[in-house]
Amino acid sequence: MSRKVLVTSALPYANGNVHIGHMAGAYLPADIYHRYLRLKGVDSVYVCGSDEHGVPITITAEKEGVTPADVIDRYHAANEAAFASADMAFDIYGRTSSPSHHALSSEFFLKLFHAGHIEKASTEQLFCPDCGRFLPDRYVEGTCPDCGAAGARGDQCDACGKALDPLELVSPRCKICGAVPTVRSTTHYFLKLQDFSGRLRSWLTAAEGWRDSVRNFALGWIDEGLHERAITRDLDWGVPVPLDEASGKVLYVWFDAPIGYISFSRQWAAGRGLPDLWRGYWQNPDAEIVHFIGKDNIPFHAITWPAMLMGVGGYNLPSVVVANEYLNFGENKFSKSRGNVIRLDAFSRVFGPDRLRFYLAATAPETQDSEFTWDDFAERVNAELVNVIGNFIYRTLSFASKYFHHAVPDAPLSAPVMAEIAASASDIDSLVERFRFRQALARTVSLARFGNRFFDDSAPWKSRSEDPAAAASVIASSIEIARALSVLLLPVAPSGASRCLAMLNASAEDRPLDTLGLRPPGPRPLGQLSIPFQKIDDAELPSMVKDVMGV
Ligand code: B3M
Ligand code: ZN
Repeated sequence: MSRKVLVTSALPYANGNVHIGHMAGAYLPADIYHRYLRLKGVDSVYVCGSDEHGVPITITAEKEGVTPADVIDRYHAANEAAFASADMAFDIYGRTSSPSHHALSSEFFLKLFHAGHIEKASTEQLFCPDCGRFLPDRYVEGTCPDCGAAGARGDQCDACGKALDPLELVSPRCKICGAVPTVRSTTHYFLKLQDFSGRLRSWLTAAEGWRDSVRNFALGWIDEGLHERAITRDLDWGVPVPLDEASGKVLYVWFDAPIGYISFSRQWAAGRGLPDLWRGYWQNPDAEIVHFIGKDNIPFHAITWPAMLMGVGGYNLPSVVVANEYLNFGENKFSKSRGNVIRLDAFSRVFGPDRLRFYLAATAPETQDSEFTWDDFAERVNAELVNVIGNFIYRTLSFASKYFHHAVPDAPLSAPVMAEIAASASDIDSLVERFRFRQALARTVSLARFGNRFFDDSAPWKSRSEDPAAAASVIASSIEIARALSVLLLPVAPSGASRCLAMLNASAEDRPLDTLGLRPPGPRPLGQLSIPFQKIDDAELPSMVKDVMGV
C-alpha cells in the first residue's frame, strides 16, 4: 500500500486578505511538501479553508458596519482566489461556517462532555459597561502581564507568544469603545487539558521529525502545568454549544477551527463521490497527518488539538506540526496599520506565482525570522531562477535545437553527470522530508550551477565540429540535468517548471522522481522553446512595486 499523507495549512481567518507573510509561513511550505510527495508517488491530500468564526470575524464586521456573514463571504472568496493565483494546489478549500463542520464540531463537544473532559463552571469575565456585553478574547487589549508589551490581546500577546486570559491583562480596555471593563460572572464550559498531560508528554517526546523549537515549546507548556481552558464564549456568532442549558453561547473558535481539518477532509471525500475516503487518512494508523502553521499557533496545534483528538478517540494524532518563524518586511513586521502589507493576489498578478514562490522558498523563515526586501527579491530571482536555472535550461535546449535537429541526441550519458543528478535528488529528498525547503532549493540551484560548469568546461560549441559524438553526449547529458531541474522545480515554481517539461517533451507523470538520472537518452524531439523565467528589469521594478502596493 502506498504511503498516505494528509497535509494541512492553518485555516486563515476570513476577515482580511492573505499576504505574503502568511504565504511564507504556513502555506507555501505545505504546498511544496504536498506537491513533492505527489511527484514521489505518495498519496498526499492537501486540505485548507477559511476559519469563519470567532472574535476576529465579529470585530471586523462591527468595524465595517456589516454582518459577520458579509465579512466571511467576501474574504473567503477573495482568499480562495488569491491562493489560486499563487498556484496553491489545495484539494479542498472549505469553510467552517458549513453545516457539516458545525455538525462535526458539536459531535466533538458532546463526546468530550460525556467522557467527562469538559466541565461547566462559573467564571469571572471582563464586561464592558458602555457596550453592555462580555469582552472575550480580542475584544479587550492591554499590557501583557508576562513581558510588559503594550497592545497585548485578550487571547494572546503577540510580542512574547504567551496565550492569555483577558483577566490577566494589565490595564485592560474595551477594543470597541475604549472603556475600562468591569468584572462580572458568567457560566462557561472548560476543556480539562490536565486530563491529557501524561499522554501529551509521551506523545510529544516520542514523535519523530519535529523541530526542537516546536517540541520544546509544547513540552514547556506541559511542564508549567496544564489546566482547564474555557472553550465557550458569550457571542452570537459561531457554532452553538449543543446543550439546551447553554443557549446564547457558542464554541470558542479555537475549539471548532482545527476540527475543520477533518470536516473539510470529509467534504473532499464526499465531493469525490467516495464518502469514506477520508478515513484512510484520519483513521488508518499508518497514515500521516502533517500540520503546517505559523509559530503563534503552536499551543493550539501541539497541545489543545491533540488533547481533543485523544479525548474523542478514533482519529490519528498529528504526525508532525511544522511551525515556521515570521517573514518580516525589512526589519518590521508586516502590518496592516503600518501600511506595509503585501497582498498575495496583487503580488501574483504583477510578478506571477513562480517568482514569488521561488523567492519565498529561497528565504523561508524556517529556523529564524527572515526579511523581505524588494531589492533582495529582484536580485535573488534574477541571479538564481533566471540566470542560473532558466539560462542553463534554455542554452542547453537551444543548442540541441540548433545543432541536433531540435531533438535530444541519441548519445551515451556522462557518468559523472548522472551521479550528480542522483546525488542531488537524494539530498533534496532527505531535506524535503525534514521540511528543510530552503536548503532543498539551494541544492537544486547548485545542480544548475553544476550544469552550467559542465556545459562551459565541455565546450560543445567547439567539439560540435571536431568531435560530434562527444558534443552529442554533452548535450544529451545536459538535457538530463535540465529534465532533473524541471522536475525538482515543479513543487516550487510549478508554472515555469511545467513549461520547461513541455519544451523537453517530457511529462511530470509516472513518478518522475524515480527516473531522474536513470532514463536512457532520446532520440526524442523537443517541444517549442521559450525563455522559461523572465528577468525583473531594474528600471521597471519601482513601478511594479507601486502596482503591488497600490491595491
Ligand atoms: N485562524 C489563526 C490564524 O489565522 C487561525 C488558525 C486556525 S488553524 C485551525 O493565525
Ligand atoms: Zn465597549
